[in-house]
Amino acid sequence: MSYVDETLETLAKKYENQPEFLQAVTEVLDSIRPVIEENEAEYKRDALLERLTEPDRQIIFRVPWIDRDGNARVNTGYRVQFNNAIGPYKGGLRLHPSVNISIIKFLGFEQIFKNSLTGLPIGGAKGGSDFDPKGKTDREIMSFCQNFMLELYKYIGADTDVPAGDIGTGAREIGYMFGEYKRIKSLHEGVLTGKGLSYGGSLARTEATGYGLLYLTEEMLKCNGIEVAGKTALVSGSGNVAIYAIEKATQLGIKVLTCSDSTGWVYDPDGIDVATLKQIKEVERKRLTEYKKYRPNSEYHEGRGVWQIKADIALPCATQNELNIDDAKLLVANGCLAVAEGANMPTTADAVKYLQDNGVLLAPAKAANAGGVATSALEMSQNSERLNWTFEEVDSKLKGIMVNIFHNMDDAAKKYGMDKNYVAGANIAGFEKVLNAMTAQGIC
Ligand code: NDP
Ligand code: 2IT
Repeated sequence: MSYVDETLETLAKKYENQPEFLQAVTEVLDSIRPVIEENEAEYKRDALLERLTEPDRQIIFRVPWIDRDGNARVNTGYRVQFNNAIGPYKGGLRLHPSVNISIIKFLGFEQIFKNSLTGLPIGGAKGGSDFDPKGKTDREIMSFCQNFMLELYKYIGADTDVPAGDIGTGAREIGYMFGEYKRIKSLHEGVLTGKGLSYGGSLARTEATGYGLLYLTEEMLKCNGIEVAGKTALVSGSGNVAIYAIEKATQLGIKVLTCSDSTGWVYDPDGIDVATLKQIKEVERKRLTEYKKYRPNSEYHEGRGVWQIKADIALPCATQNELNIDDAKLLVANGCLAVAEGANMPTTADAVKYLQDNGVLLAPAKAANAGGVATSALEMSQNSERLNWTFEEVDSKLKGIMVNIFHNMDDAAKKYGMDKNYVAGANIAGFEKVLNAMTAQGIC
């Protein structure tokens, strides 16, 4: 049995109750087979894959906080520091009731290769809590964030581990967490990214993931002889990534027909109106049911369903495994040309295969949504030199990084005889740098 298969078999037994983690690991290890085979005996002797798939450390802690009625509540906090071979741990904090160790480990594992692909010196980590921010007052959010940081501060620092936002964690939560860190440590340092502009944040970080997704999509389509202007797109989600993906897509001349949240979805034949979406989601923090009030020509539907609409491009921007095999069949039947993943692992493994087998270009999350963490790294640079760059400066660096990522994954896919398999290309290109750094640093 090959070293890759042996490792996968051991992990499947050891972590049988961590399906998302196993899904992420299986995809990466499957892709890097040709690289491992080049030096299999040595890598096996050095337990390379065991060291790659076992996090450096996993911190799990209690987070007590006080609700609006004065009652104490308790949630579970997580930080998985997966791999710091190429730089300090870096990755977001997810606040969602579905959070568990499997989800945080899958996200942390993906982050290693994503961060490597950015070309910037950042390692992989992820954290969060099963706390549900929905329906909470600002004071409840503050109480949770302060208590979360009261434990997390022990493990993070500007040169150690730099968390950021993810689902349920935006500028408000980062602000409360930063305030608490500063109070405990008396240290105003770049320990978190996604900070407000008045206290160390970077221009364009808010837009970065969505904008970056479109920069990469544009480059991928261009290199396949397809012009993006005039195309239609489907977006799922209506959070940070989705909003700025829709904004940049619209600027590029793409008409975005849909968006969604966890209760329903919107179809707007005139193109989703970003200003309306920002008002509902960023200002009022309300449900998508409100959208029709502003845009009477649109339709609102309960449940899920964006992938049944006919369009050229699909941009899943909500959460993991939100695009399944049935959705993939609908996309193919409707002539979809490309899927670019704004969310982390939004496409199930069988759907990825189906899309690729049917000639749909698929830009995987670790490449397509790397603009967020890349711009976080640019925020770290600005914090270190105590300067702020202009929006245009950050945005043009972001664009350069995304174009580079596309070519690196494209080249890696070609080098190993898998032309247009960007999933394999991204995994291989991301892995090669980590492999090099891990090898240079010895067995640790
Ligand atoms: P937000 O919390 O801002 O938005 C998440 C959106 O997805 C909301 O519309 C939410 O709906 C929907 N959603 C979340 N969970 C579910 C679910 N289980 N079922 C259906 N809908 C759901 O998060 P982000 O936009 O920041 O993150 C979206 C995705 O992008 C995640 O996969 C994240 O890991 C990834 N990502 C984020 C980056 C960032 O910089 N923020 C960077 C790279 C990747 P509702 O509000 O109703 O819950
Ligand atoms: O999944 C991700 O890349 C993020 N949530 C962003 C992480 C970061 O450190 O900016």
